[in-house]
Amino acid sequence: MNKYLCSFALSALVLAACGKKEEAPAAVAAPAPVASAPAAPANTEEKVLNIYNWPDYIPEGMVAAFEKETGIKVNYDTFETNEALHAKLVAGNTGYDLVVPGTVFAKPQIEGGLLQPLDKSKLKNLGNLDPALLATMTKADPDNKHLVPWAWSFTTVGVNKTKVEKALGGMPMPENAWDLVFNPKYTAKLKSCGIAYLDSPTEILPAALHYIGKDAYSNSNDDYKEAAGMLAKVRKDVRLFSSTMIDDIAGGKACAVVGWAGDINIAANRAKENGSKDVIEALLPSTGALIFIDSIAMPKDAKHPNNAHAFIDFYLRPENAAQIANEMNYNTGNKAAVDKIKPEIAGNKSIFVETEYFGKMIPPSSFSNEAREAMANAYNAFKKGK
Ligand code: N2P
Repeated sequence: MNKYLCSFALSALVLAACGKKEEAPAAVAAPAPVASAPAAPANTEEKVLNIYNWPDYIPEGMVAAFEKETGIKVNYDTFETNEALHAKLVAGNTGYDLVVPGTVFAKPQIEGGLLQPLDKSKLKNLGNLDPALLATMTKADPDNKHLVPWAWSFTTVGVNKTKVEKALGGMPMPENAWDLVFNPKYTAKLKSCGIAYLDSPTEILPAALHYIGKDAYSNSNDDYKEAAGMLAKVRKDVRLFSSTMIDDIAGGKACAVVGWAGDINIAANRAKENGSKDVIEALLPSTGALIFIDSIAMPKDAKHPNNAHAFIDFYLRPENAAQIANEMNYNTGNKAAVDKIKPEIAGNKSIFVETEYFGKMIPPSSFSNEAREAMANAYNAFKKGK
């Protein structure tokens, strides 16, 4: 079995297949004790830390636990798209000490000097991370100098299966789940219960390119034209361009979406908590879904670098990383956390995907400036084109 798949997928099933015996000691040996003292030289920084992260991407209580332990006051803001974070970083003086870009955007941000290297001597828990995931991230961050993985998952099709089956009225589900959101044969039926796309060119265009059989990270203008042509055919059936996907699915505004698997799983849990009996699922399209890796990084002008490192190292403790999986339905790439993941999460195949499916997925690459512009143009024309 391929070593890359063994460790990056980190699923309980994969670990079993890769030889659990070899993995187990690392999980037991790696963590530093919770009460271990922070690294030597006294931190004389003002006790403040400004974090900018995606919504619904941190377990409840993690910030409070960090504040209690360190006396550092955390100001926590959120952004909804990589584009929004990128624009802030380019404008400069963000005021943030930590940000969480996807690696596809982190690459140009590192190249443009918008992020500063981390001081690894302050990150004692770095060894808990999966080396295979770090190796993948070197495409964006050669030598892993600037980025620590926060969480990874994939962009895919999510459904309220109960509503979708009803709207399809006897028509069987397609073999390739992307058809539900990109093929007029299906979208014409599903528009009645609501189709929603993530409101971001760099989420939708790669998925559209993949659907039409092109490289999801294409640099060819012709490919973008073709993707735009495909999208135009389903435009009238798309109800929402959403920045609030969890609520839109859980609250019944959308029955078929292009979204992030982790958020679709959160929506499924939220709907259940609200008393819904509908089955909500992140699907695994037969042609594959698009992996993303979000990473925590320090903007070049961060005012509280010591506090930022303290937070990253706190996050890298296995018990904290495990909460991202257990509470937020995302993978962290923290090997030492694997044995702390609840069985129902480890067994959810749209969180911890099986090796065979993992092999079909599209790994993250990066976008050139020209490609980002082509995507924004195609997307804006698509949105206006109703
Ligand atoms: C937000 C998760 C963001 C994932 N809940 C996409 N980068």
